[in-house]
Amino acid sequence: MDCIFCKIIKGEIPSTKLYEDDEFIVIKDVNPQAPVHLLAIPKEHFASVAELDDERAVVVGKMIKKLAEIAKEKGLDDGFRIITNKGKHGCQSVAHLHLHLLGGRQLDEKMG
Ligand code: DGP
Repeated sequence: MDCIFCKIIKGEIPSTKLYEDDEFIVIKDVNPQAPVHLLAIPKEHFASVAELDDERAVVVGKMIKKLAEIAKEKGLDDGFRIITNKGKHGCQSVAHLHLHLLGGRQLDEKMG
């Protein structure tokens, strides 16, 4: 499958990995929009939150928990944002579900 995140997970494309377990990885975003911009990516390929089932939702919950832990380790005590994009209107550019962690500066109040 021609998926850039599957290739990163398999090690076929290099990335800066901060965390890995059997279910997901956390890497630095290649095009950071904030001083801290990380991506949590499940190892199972599925496109977006629209494809969640109960099992996948548990993994996504663990991804959120891990990102919050990393945010604490990185000293983002003034706050941060965790988001996921879905489809064209959501500006999703990679069709493999991922969560963004953004922090380290004042983020925009407007979400869209
Ligand atoms: P989204 O627009 O929500 O689909 O975000 C995709 C993000 O993935 C975007 O912020 C840039 C990042 N990205 C794309 N290709 C690569 C890559 O090869 N390596 C890394 N580390 N990040 C990538």
